[in-house]
Amino acid sequence: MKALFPHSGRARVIGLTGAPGSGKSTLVDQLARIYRKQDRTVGIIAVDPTSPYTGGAILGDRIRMQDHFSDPGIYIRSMATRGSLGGLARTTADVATVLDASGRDVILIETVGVGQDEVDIVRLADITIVILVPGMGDDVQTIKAGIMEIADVFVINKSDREGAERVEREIRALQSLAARQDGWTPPIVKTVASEGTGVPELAAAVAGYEAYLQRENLALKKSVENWQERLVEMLRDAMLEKARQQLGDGRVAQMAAEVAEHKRDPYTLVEEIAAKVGGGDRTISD
Ligand SMILES: Nc1nc2c(ncn2[C@@H]2O[C@H](COP(=O)(O)OP(=O)(O)O)[C@@H](O)[C@H]2O)c(=O)[nH]1
Ligand SMILES: [Mg+2]
Repeated sequence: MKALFPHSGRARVIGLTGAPGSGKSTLVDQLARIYRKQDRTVGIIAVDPTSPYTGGAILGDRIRMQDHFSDPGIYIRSMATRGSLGGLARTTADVATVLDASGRDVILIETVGVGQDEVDIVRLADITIVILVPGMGDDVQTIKAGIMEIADVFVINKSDREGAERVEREIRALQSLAARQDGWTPPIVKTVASEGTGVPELAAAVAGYEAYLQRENLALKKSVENWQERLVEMLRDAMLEKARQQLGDGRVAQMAAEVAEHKRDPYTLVEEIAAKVGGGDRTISD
């Protein structure tokens, strides 16, 4: 990663998030086609909610995208959400950096918009597309506030279904309540991803936001904010790892037992450990 990092920073990273079945993979596939027509190379990272034990959906995404397999301009990487070292958001960020350094022009990251991990993942994107669908009890009100806040572009997919206008009205109502700090009003694009309808308009909306970032000099500001969080996270991981090494196996469980039995207080304990983590190769004494 150290060697690759200097070569990264050129790619445009686009995050797509939405409920399972909302059409993320189909949209990614369609957008990839458009970017390839523009002669831009594409990297796709599909972060899947499936555990590595079953892997069903991972395989599903691969099969759906097999159209692209013969095109060296498209690289697809599926990731399981469980068991990734250093956390999913961190690992996804690292994979994005690798693809970026490899020279991909556009990186599309598909993730299910459910947990904090997913919010963190889309935060690492330059542009975030939030996908909603009509019906399915999937009202805008039920969409997590965090997800609404990160949308740079809204997509109402499956607009061939009844209720697309209602979803649009709901988004507009929410938008009228609070303006964004950067002054951008996220456009709302209606699509039927399975037929490709509205996808050129979506690509145009994404390009519109890219242009806005450039014009307002916001790209760097966004990146600084991003790195502020990522640096803290990396530091936390590194310190924790160091503390674990110094403590040795089983020590945390032992200390937990001591605290539970009120033999020692957790405040002093943590203070002692934290003080010693920075102290070279000394081990934490009892
Ligand atoms: N009717 C309709 N079906 C769609 C549309 N977009 C995607 N689908 C279908 O919805 C299902 C889920 O799509 P998928 O892209 O796998 O959703 P994901 O789970 O969000 O990645 C698939 O069977 C798609 O063919 C759409 O605009 N209209
Ligand atoms: Mg999918």
